[in-house]
Amino acid sequence: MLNKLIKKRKGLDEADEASLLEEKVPDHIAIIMDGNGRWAKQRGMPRVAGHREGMSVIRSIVQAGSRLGVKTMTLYAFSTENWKRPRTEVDFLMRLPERFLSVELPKMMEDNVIVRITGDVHKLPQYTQDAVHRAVHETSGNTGMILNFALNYGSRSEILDAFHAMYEDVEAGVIAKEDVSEALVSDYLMTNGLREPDLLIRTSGEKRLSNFMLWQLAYSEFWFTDVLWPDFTPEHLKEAIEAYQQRQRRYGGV
Ligand code: V07
Repeated sequence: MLNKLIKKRKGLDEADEASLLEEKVPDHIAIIMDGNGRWAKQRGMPRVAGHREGMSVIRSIVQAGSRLGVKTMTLYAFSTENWKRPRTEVDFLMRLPERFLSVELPKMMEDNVIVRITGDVHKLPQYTQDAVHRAVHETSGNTGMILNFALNYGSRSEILDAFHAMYEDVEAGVIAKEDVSEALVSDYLMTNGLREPDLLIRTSGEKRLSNFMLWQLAYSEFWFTDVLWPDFTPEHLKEAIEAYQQRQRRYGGV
């Protein structure tokens, strides 16, 4: 029991890993990292302190996922709806990619992680765009797990953009109307080239999709927890993967 508590703090030990690796580990895990503001409020701290703490948690989760053989993690960092938050909070959030670059990226390099972005980056402040592009560029030679940040992302507008691009390509004769299929629609989404998530995790007790990857999550397993994102540990990730594996055992292959 004590051993288990120690493990909880440190991440996963080899026995934990071995038991998970006996079955299929999800290739792609998508995470809605919710509860940062509430975490801070509970401690009498400003909401932004929760966002900062939330960012520092990413590394341990990426590391644990990568060790387990997860190929892609998509993290919902900023939604198109998040612009409605107070100005000071938005300003703080827009500075996080820079902070990520200086504090977290060196460790991501050690872990061979590839950073990618899904979302309308060109509508972000220039300094945010610069940091994001540097993160993508500096990790582009890595060969490990893809860490895909959904940044200024909203799924309906993504789908709408795909419609518009398809209309244009039909008019231009690049594709024919008859070519429009599920596979083609997928190609026009911002996530093209990425597999669809096998597992969606949402922290902090909310059970909504909040305009996140509506098309891509059509067949995914959902796993919800009341744990707030800053409190999320590799042990929780393992719990989610175990639940996924259990469902695969029950429903898979029939
Ligand atoms: C953000 C930290 C995690 C908790 C949830 C919201 C706040 C990492 C990034 C990031 C994005 C792109 C990139 C490098 C890092 C980030 C925002 C918010 C806006 F190339 N965390 N994080 N961006 N949060």
